[in-house]
Amino acid sequence: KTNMRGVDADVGNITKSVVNHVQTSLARQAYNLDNLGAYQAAALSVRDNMLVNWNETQLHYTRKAPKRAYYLSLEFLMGRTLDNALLNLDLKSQYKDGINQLGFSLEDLLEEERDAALGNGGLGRLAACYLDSSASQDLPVWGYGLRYKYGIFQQLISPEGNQLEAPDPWLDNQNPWELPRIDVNYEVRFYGQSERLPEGHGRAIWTGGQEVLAVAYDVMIPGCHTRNTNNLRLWESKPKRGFDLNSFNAGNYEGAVESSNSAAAITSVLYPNDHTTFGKELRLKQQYFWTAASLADIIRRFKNLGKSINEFPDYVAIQLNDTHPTLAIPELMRILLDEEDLDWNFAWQIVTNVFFFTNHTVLPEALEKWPVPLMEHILPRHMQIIYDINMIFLQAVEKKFPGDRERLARMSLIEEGFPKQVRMANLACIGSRRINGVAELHSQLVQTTILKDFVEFFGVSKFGNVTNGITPRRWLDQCNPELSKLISSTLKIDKSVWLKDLYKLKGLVKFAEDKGFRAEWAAIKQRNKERLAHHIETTLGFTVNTNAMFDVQIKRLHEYKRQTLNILGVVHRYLELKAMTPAQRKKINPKVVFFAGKAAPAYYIAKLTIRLIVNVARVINADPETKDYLSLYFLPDYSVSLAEVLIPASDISQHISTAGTEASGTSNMKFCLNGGLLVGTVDGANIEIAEEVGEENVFFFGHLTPAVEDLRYQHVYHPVPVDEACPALANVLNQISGGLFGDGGVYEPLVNTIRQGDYYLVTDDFDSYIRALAMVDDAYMDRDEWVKKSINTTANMGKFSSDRAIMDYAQEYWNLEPIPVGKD
Ligand code: 26V
Repeated sequence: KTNMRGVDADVGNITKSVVNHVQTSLARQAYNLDNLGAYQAAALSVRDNMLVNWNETQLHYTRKAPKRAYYLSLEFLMGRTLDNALLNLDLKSQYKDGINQLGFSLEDLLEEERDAALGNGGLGRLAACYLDSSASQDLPVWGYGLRYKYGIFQQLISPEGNQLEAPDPWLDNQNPWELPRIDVNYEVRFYGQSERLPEGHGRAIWTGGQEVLAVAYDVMIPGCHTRNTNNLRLWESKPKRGFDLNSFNAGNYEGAVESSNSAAAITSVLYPNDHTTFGKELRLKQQYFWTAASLADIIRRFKNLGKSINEFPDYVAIQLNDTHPTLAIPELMRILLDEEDLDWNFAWQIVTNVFFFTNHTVLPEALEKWPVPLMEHILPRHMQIIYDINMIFLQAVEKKFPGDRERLARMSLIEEGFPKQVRMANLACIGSRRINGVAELHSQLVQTTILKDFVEFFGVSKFGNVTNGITPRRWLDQCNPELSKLISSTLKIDKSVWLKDLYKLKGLVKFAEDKGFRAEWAAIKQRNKERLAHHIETTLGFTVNTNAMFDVQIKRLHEYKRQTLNILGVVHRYLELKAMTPAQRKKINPKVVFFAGKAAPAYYIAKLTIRLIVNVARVINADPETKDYLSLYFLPDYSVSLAEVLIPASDISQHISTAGTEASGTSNMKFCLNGGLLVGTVDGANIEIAEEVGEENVFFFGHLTPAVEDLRYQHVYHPVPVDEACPALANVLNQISGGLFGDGGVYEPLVNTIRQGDYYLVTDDFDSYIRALAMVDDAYMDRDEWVKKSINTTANMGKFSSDRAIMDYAQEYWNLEPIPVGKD
C-alpha cells in the first residue's frame, strides 16, 4: 500500500521497519527497549520514507534545472520533527497503530524528541515556517544555515527568581533527522594577506591565514500533501588537518590541538542575543564561514548546469535573512573578480541581480555594524572590496545629489568614529535586487526611517513588503488536532485541501451562528486548557484553575515588547482585588496569566523583569483572598514545543509593543489561528490581523506610531511625572518599591526605566491598557459572544499562511516556478 505521498503505508511493514532499526541501527533488542530507543527507531523508519521522496525531488530538480532560491539564515528554529513528518507524509495513524502493536504509545515517543532550537525567536521560527511552505508549494528552495552544537541555552529559574543559563546539548542523543555529507565540504579562509594585482581591474590575491573545513549536514524538509521534499543544509566547522604534527612531535600536545579547537569553535554555539549587536570576533567568523561555504556550494551546483556565469541570476536567487549573511555580497564579488576573472561592472551587475534582503527590525541597537579593524584582520580581501563598492557608490550618490555631504556621510558603508564601522544594512541594501520589510507598517517605517536615503536614491520600486506568515500545518493541524478535525468535518473539506488554501477557513463564518458548533468549539478550547494544565502539573507541580480565562504573553524578554506593562497590569489587578469585599470579588471573572520567554544572558533589565514576574507570582498565588480570581505563572525554558501546548489553550494573548517597534510578530498569528483573541497595540502585523478579522474582534489600545517620537522627546527633557500622568501606575510602582514582592530595592533599576526616560512609553499607555483589559473581561462575561469572536477570528486568518508569504517571495522577488515531483 503506497499512499499519496509515494510512501509505504502498510502497518505491518511499518512495525517491521521499526523493529529492524531497533536491531540494526541501534543494536538493541525490542523486548527491553525504553521510550527513547523506540522514538529513535521510529524516527529512523520515518526518515527512510522521507529519503525516497528527497532523492526523487533532488533528481527531479537536477533534471528540470529550474531557477532555484536559497534562504540564508543564521537561525532555523525547527522544534521537533517526528510529528510534523508523520503528518506531512500522511502516515500518522498508521504509525500510531504500528507503535501500539510494539507496546508503546506514539504520544509518549513524540515527547522523547529534543527540540532543534537553532534560533532565538521570531526570525528563526519564520525561516522554519518558510521551509515548510516552500516544500508544500513545490518550490525549489534550499535553506542554508549552521549546525550549532549547542542551540539556544536552556533557561532555569533560581529560587530567587533569577534566570540561569545552561547549555543545550541537543545532539547528545544522536540526531536521526540529519544526514552527514562528509563528501560535501569546502575550505574557508580567515586572516592572511590580500594583495591587489597591478593591472587587475579591482582584482587581488588572498593568501595565508587559517583554513577551516565546512562539512555539510542535510536535513530533509517534507512538503504537505506532495512528494516534494526539500533540503536544509547546515554547515559544521572542522579543522582542515587533525592537529599540528610539528607541535605534536615537539611534545607540545596542547599547542598541537589548539588550531583544531579554534576551527571547531566556529559552529559550537548559537549567539543568544537578538536586537543587540556585540561585534564579537567569533560571530563574524560564523557569518563568513557560513556564507562562504553556502556560496561555494551554490556556485558548484550552478556550474554543473554547464551555463556561462552571466546566466547566474537566471538560475539563482539568494534571500538574505536580515543582515547576518551580508558578507555573501563581497564574497560573491571576490569569487567573480579574483577567481572568475570578471571585470568589476560585470561582476556587480550579477551580484545585484542575485541577492534579496529582508529587514526584520528598525530598532537602532539591532542594526549590525562591524569594526573596520576587525574586518580588516579577519577578512582583508572583503574589506578592500567593501571600500571599492563604497567608493563607486558614493560617486553615484554625489552625482545625483551634488554637494550633499551629510547625505554622503549617512549613506556611506563606513560609519566614521573610533573605530570606523561597516554598516551591514547599507551594504545589504545596495547589493540587493530588492529589499522588503515583514509587515505593512514595518515596511513603511523601513522606507521612511532607516533606508530613507536609499529610497530617494534608488526609487521606491526597489522596496516592498511581504507580511510574515506561519505554517498552518504545525500551528493548527499538529498543535491543535481536535480543532483541525472539527474544521474538516464542518467544512466537509479534507484537511489536505484547506491546510494548503487557508482562505477556505472563511467557510466557518456561517457556523458562528450555529449553537451546536459553538459548543464543540468551546469544548475543544476547554480541553486544550486542560492539556496545558496537565502539562504544568506534571512538569512544575502547580495546579492551574482551568475555569479561568487564560491570558498568555510568550516571547523574548525585551523592553520594547513591554512585559513590564503586563506585569504592572497584573499587580494593578491584584491591588484592585485586595481592595474589594468578598462579595465584590465573586463577580470577578477569574483569570490565569502565563508568561514565558528567555532574556539575553547579558540583558540586565530583561532578567530583572523575569525576577519581578516570578516574585509577584509567588505572592499572589499564595494569597487566599485573591488566588481564586487571579493567578500567575512564569513557565521556564520557553521553546517551540512549549508554544505548541500554550497557544491552543489561550483565550487572550498579549502583543503590546510600543507602537512602531515590533516589526511584525508571528505568535499573534498563531494565537488567532487557534481561536485566541488579541489584546495589543496598533503595531506590526496586529494591524493587518485586525483588518482581516475585524476590529471588533481585536482589543487595541495605546498611542499610535506617529505620537511615539514626540512623547519620547518630552520624556527626555522632563523626568516622567508618573504621579500626575498616571496615578494608577504610580501606585503600582510604589507598592513594588515598598517591598510588597520582596526587597523593593532589587527592582529599582527596572522601576527607574519608567520613572526616568520611559523610552518605551509605559506611563503613556498604562491607563488605556487597563481599560482594554477591562473590555476583555466584559467581553468574556458574554461567553456566547466570545466564542463567536473566536470562530470569526480563526475563519479570517487565511492571509497569514506562510504559503501566501512564500508564494509572494517566489513571484515578486525570486521569479521562481513550482516544480512538482511526479506530475510530469
Ligand atoms: C539581530 C541580532 C543582532 C546581532 C546579535 C544577534 C542578532 C540576532 C538576531 C537579530 C535579528 C533581530 C531581528 C528580529 O529577530 N526581528 C523579528 O523578526 C520577526 C520575523 O520577521 C518579527 O516577527 C519580529 O517582529 C521581529 O522582532
